[in-house]
Amino acid sequence: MTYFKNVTNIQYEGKGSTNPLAFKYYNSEELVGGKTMEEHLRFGVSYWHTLTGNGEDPFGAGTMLRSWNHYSEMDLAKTRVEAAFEFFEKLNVPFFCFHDIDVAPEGKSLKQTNENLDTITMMIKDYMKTSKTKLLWNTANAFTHPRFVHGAATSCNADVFAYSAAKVKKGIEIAKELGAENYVFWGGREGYETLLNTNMNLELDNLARFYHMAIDYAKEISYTGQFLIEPKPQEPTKHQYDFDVATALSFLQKYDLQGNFKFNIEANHATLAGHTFEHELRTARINGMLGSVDANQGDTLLGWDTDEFPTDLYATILAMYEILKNDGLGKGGLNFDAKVRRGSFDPEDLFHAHIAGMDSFAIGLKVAYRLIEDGVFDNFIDERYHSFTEGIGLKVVEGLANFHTLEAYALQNNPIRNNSGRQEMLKAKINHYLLDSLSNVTV
Ligand code: XLS
Ligand code: CA
Ligand code: CA
Repeated sequence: MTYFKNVTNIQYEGKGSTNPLAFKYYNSEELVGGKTMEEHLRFGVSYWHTLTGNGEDPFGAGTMLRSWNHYSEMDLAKTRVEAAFEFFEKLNVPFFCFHDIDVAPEGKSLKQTNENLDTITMMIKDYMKTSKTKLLWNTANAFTHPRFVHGAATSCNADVFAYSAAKVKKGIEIAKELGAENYVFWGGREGYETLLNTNMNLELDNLARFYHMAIDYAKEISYTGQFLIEPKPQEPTKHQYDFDVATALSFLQKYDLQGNFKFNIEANHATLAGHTFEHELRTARINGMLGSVDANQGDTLLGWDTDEFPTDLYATILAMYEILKNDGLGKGGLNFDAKVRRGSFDPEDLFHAHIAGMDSFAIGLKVAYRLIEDGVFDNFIDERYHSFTEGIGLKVVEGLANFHTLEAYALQNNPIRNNSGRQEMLKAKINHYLLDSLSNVTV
C-alpha cells in the first residue's frame, strides 16, 4: 500500500530548481566544516503533527485528507506506522519522535494500553531494521486524558502520580527497546491555575522525586539515552513550572538533578516566555545544558503556541549559530515540532512543509558557519570587552580587586569613556552574509 502516491523520493536539486518537491539548499551529503549537513542538522519528524494530527482547532473539526482516515483503533495505529516509514524514506530524514498515545491508542486499562504499545513498538522496531530513520526521542503524554486534569507528577492526587510513573516507566522501556537517543519530559499540566488551591512546595518536591525515580529506573534497565526537559511558560496550564531554561535550571540545581538532564528547546516556547529562540539556546549552551531542539516558529501576532514550520531565516541563522558554538547537539537533533496549517490539508503539504523547514535550517547552517569562521561577532565582542583583559578589569576577572581598590581607581579615573555597541552595523552584517551565501559570492 502506498500512502503518499503523488510524491516520489525528495531529491536535492539545488537553488536553480523550480520543482517545489525538491530541496534547494539542504543537500544531506554536502560538507560544511568537515561534517555533512545531515550530521549537523539531525532532522526529525514529529509523529503527532505529521501522522496523528487531523487539523482540528477549538472552533472546528479536522480537515486533513489522509489515506488512513477511515481506520480506527489498532488498525489505524498500524496503518500510521506504515505511512510514517514511507514518509520518512521519501523525505530521507534521519530521525522521528513520538508520544506514547500518538502511536498506540489507550486501552480500557493501563495493562491493555501497555499491550497496545508493545504491539506497535515491535512493529516500529521491525520497520527500523530496514529503515535509516532512528528514534530521536519518545515521551509520555501526561496531559490529554482527563485523569491529568490537576497535573501528572505534580497532581494533588497520589493515584495520578502513580499512574504517571507507570506511564514514564513504560516510556523508558520503549526508549531502550527502540534505541531512542533521548527521552523527553514536557510537563504540559505540571503547573497551576491558581495558588488559592495549590501547595507549590509539595508539587515541586514531588516533581523532583519523580525525576529521581526516572533516573533510577533508567539506570536499573541500563537505558543510556539523554534525559531532556522541555521548558514552556504556559499553555495548557496558566503557569507551567518549567517556565524557561533559567527557571528549569534552578529547579534542577536545587534538587541535585542537573547532571542527569539537558534541555530540549522549542522556538515557539521561547517566544511564549518572552524570550528570543537564541536567548534560550544561549542560556542552555553557556550552562552546558543544550541537548536538542524543537524546530518551529510562532506568530508574532498570535499569543499562543502555533507550532508553524520554521521559515524565518534570521531565526534559523541565529539558532544554528548557537548550535555550532555548542559543537553540535550531541545526541539531540532538530525535531520539527510543527504542523501544517489547517488549510494545508493535502498529504503533499506535509512534504512542502518539511522541505521548507529543512531548506531554512540548511541556509541557517551555512550562514552561521561563515559568520563564525570569519569571527564576525566574536571579534567585535572580544574588542567590546577588552577592558577586562588588562589593568583594573583584569584584576576584577582574576579576583584581585575589592571595593577599596575599585574606589581608589574610580576616584582618579575621570572621565569614563564608553564605546558604541554598533547594533545596526552588526545586523547589517547578517544581511550581507545571508544574501552573499545565497549568491555564492565569496565574502
Ligand atoms: C507542546 C510540546 C510537546 C512536547 C512533547 O507544546 O511542544 O509537543 O514537545 O510533549
Ligand atoms: Ca515541543
Ligand atoms: Ca509547541
